[in-house]
Amino acid sequence: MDSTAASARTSRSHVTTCSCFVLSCLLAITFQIVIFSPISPDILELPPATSASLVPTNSRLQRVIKLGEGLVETPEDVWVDKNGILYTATRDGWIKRLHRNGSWEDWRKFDSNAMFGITITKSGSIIVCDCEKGLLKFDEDGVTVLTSHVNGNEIRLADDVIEASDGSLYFSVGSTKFGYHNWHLDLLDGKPNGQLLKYDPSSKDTSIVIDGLYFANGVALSTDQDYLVVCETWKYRCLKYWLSGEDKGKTQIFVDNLPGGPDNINLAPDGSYWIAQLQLISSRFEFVHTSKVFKHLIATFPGLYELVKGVDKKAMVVNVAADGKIIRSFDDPTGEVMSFVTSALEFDDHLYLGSLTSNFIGKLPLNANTARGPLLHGGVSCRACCEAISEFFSLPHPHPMSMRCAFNLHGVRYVESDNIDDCGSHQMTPKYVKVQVYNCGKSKSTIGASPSLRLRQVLVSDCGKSKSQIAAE
Ligand SMILES: [Ca+2]
Ligand SMILES: [Ca+2]
Repeated sequence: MDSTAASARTSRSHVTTCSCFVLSCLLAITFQIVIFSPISPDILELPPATSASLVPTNSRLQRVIKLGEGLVETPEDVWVDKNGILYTATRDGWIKRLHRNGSWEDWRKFDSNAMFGITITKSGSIIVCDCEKGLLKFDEDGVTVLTSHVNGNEIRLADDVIEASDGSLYFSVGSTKFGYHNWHLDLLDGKPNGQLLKYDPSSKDTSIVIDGLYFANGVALSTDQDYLVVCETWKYRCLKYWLSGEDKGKTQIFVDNLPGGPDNINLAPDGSYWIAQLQLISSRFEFVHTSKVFKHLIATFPGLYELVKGVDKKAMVVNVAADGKIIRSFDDPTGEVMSFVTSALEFDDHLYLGSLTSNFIGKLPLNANTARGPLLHGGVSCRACCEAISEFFSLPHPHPMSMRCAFNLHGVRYVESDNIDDCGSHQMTPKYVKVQVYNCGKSKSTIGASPSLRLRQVLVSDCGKSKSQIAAE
């Protein structure tokens, strides 16, 4: 009896010792992770996933023409000069240019693998953001580092740049805390470590225009240069900073709740903007952002980051009007042709696309069907429109896996066109539906659906704002 009790006591004691040991190990590991973690993370609130799902997906980016395939290693940004010569900075330290006759030229070399944003000044100099060296100028005389410090601090992660008409260079700094190779740590950190800076070429001074940005990325000027737009990648939004007028010096939201983390932004000839969207929204990432412990864990074991990031799985660009409304979007939903698209520049009715996973520049024709139209009305493939409507009205989708999309609404069967590329086209036949989808992310209400019209027009609004019908043909 005594020996049995003693044995049970010994066994309990072993269990307790083992439990204590395991607990101590776990505590030690957690302690190690937190102590050695390179971040001091904040919880980051992401926009609801519905904001992304309201932009119907299409596969237009899969139709890009590949320029210079194999010659341009991960070109983050592109610029085209007034003569139609395209410039890009590549990972192997070259500024390469594509002439109108289709020939590529290795134009200037710099000892760097971190050149990103690129623009051309009025005087013809090429200005490049170098994530490790600051702001560079390339011209016939060679390379000059224009600035590498602000307020005595080294500039890290310079990302995108634009020249204003007075010669000032506005440029973004993604993070003052983490460098190019650790940009993902800034995301996990979830803090406003970014800045918008200004370089004055006459005084050679560099100053902070906006501090405390959530990864400052793309920078663009408005048509009249009365404001500039700077994008905050981690916040899925871009801000407007007034350069003149009564709001001079003020900052306000230009567009938020974007379907991805905005990367570079470029002004289009019609006054709208093209914004590349990093595909950071995923259920995995949302989960990570809710837990500081997970952030520490991922920051300590970078292999884990590969499991949750989504930027190399797909690509998307959106066209945003000057009033901040999304007009249209193009994407590669599987990353089959292009992923991690970081910039989109419109020139001569084409989009030129840079990417951090491609070895070419994407060129996408903007034809009449895709070029104009309000909201998502134009530019969305018929199938995407069709699927968006059937989903919006919770209609059964008869052929979910086929290449065709068909559904019934008000007893009328709609089938996507094989011939008409875009739902927004004004030449739709009676059996096709015309759709205008607002993208504000709030309640759903149908504001017009008339089965009596030969040319059906379904207006779907989720803004809860204006109920006024957008003019029909
Ligand atoms: Ca740029
Ligand atoms: Ca960028």
